[in-house]
Amino acid sequence: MNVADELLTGNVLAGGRAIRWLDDGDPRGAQVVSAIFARTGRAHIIGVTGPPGAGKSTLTSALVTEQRRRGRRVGVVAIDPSSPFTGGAILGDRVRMARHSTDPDVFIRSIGTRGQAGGLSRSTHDACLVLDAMGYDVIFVETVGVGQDEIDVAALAHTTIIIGVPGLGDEIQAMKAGLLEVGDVFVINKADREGFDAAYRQFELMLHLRADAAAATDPPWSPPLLRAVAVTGEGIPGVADATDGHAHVLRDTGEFVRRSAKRAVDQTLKLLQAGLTERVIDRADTSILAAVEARSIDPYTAAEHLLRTLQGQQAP
Ligand SMILES: Nc1nc2c(ncn2[C@@H]2O[C@H](COP(=O)(O)OP(=O)(O)OP(=O)(O)O)[C@@H](O)[C@H]2O)c(=O)[nH]1
Ligand SMILES: [Mg+2]
Repeated sequence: MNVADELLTGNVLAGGRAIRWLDDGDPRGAQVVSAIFARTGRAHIIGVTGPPGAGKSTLTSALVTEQRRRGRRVGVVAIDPSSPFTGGAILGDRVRMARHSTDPDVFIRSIGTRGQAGGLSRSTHDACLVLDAMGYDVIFVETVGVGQDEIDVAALAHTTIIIGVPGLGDEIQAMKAGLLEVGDVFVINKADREGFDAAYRQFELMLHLRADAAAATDPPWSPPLLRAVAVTGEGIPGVADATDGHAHVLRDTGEFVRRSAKRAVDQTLKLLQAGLTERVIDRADTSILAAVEARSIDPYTAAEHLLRTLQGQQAP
């Protein structure tokens, strides 16, 4: 049996290999996707994001346990920007997730971001496709930080959990810029810590402002603000209720399918863009880029010229 057939039966070695190929840009990865794509689109993808150290891994691990309790098979994609060379898991995350390592219905994968632009969202998207085809019902994607990458990853997820913690000052300001808008479920973790009430009120106020600005969300969903102590499991069933509830609303309104469809088209356009650029740069006389560098030709003219080279080559 080949890798695609193997992973469709849930074989984790095959799944791991496919994800690695895709991550490496190995052409065998694309072949796997073409063989499995028709069997994807079923899994509920949940993004988990928040500032470093907020408890994303701990909370995700607790949510995995809760989803298993609800009878679901669970995949986890952990994004690890800090190790561009190994692409491996952060040791701490391995330890935190270790309790799931003997559960055949939990599959955890770490992917590196390799510092390439757009690499994070592409590798993550690909890993989710593979896990989806392997039959996992729920897939958690843990990102680090509150930057553009996280916003991109939120666009991949059906449901985005944003984690805040007591004592956040500046980070909350940073979150305002975009990330708040993409949150579907908000969790103040470390509720056992001092400053919980203040953090809760701060988020409440921000969500209130957001609700005013985006009154007509589609589908109608008012993001809940929840409290949790991820280390003890307190509040975790409530978070799982919220994500399950959100998935329910998405499915009921047809939005679940629409989001998946949009993602597939977005990915096609991204691949097209990357492929076209590569092909043009491969074939065209790129000394024109040196001319742009020297400012002897402008970027518009140069790009037009490069595109024309491609047309010329496709003509008989
Ligand atoms: N007091 C308290 N500590 C917590 C709670 N949740 C997590 N922690 C601790 O906070 C630390 C960071 O937790 P992680 O789960 O690694 O946080 P993270 O957001 O995944 O961290 P990065 O991936 O490095 O950004 C660990 O020492 C956890 O044990 C909580 O609810 N209360
Ligand atoms: Mg983590």
